[in-house]
Amino acid sequence: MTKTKQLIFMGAAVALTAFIGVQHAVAKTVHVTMTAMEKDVVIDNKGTKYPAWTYDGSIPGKVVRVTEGDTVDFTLINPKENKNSHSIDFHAAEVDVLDEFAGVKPGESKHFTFKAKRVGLFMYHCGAGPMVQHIARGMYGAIIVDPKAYTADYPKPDREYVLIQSQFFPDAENVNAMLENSGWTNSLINGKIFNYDPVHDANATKVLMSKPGERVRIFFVNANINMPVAFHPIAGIWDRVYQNGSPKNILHDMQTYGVPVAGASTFDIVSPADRSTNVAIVDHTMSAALRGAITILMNRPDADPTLGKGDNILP
Ligand SMILES: [Cu+2]
Repeated sequence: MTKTKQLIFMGAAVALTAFIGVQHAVAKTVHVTMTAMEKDVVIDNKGTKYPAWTYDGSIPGKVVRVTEGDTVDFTLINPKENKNSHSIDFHAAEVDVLDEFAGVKPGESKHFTFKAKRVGLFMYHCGAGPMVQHIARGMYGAIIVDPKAYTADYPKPDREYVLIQSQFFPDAENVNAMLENSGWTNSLINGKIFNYDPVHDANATKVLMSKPGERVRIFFVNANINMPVAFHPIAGIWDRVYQNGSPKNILHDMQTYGVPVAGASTFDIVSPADRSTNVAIVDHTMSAALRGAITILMNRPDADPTLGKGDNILP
C-alpha cells in the first residue's frame, strides 16, 4: 500500500468510526403495538389452562427493549371481542395517568408516545379496574431501557435472561381473594409454575444455561400482587445487583436482594470458570419458592449457544 492509499484508508476508517458513533448516539423511535387478548393460556408444564387476560396472548407480555433517549411509539388495541376495558401503565414513562394510561374499551385503541429518559428495568401492566385482577390474570411485562454504552461499572454480559415472577390465583373471578392474598396457590415464573425447574417438576423441559465463567445478567421483575421477593441464587452469589436496573445503583457481592411489588432489579452472576455448576435462582420466601419460583441456571461448557443471546432472553 502506498502512503497516499494508506492515508485514504485511514481517513475512511476514521470517518466510518465517527459515523457509527453518531448512529449509536442518535435516539430512535421504537414502534410497539400490543393487542389485549382475553384467552386461555397454559400456566404449568403439564398443560393446565387458565382463563387469562394478556398482551398479545402470552403471560408475560413481550419484552420491550429500548435505549436511553429513545421514543416509544405505542399502540394498544382492544378488540371488540373482549369483554373488558384494558390499558397499559409503563413504569418507564413519565406521562399523565389519566391520559396515556387511561382504559381502552373493547373495539377501541389507544396511541401515545413517551421518551425513555431513565435507564433501568421497569414493569408494565394493565391498570384497568379492578387492577388487581388485570395483573393477576396476566397483563404485565418488562421494559428494559439500556444505557447508551456499556462501561466498566456496567459491563456487557455474556448472556441475558428476563425473569418475571407473579402470584397465581386459580379462581380468576375472585377479586376479594386477590386483595386479601388468600387465594393464591402458586408462583409463576415467566407465566408458568416451575417453568425452568426440572428438579422440582418432572414435566419441566427448560432451564437457563451459561458456560462456566460467563457473566449472566438476570433482569428480574416482581409482578406479584401482594408479596415482595427475596431474590437469591442458591449455590451462587450475585456479583452485582443493579437496583432498579440502573448502572448508577450498584451493589456488590449480595446473597439475597429484596424486590418490592411492581419493582425490578438487574442481577449479575458469574459462576466459577473452572467447573460446571448448577444454581437455583429462587424467591427465598419459602411459600413462593416451593410453589413454583425456582429457576435452574446450568453452567457447563456445552451450554446451548443460543440461550440468553440476542432476542432469546425470555426462553
Ligand atoms: Cu387489562
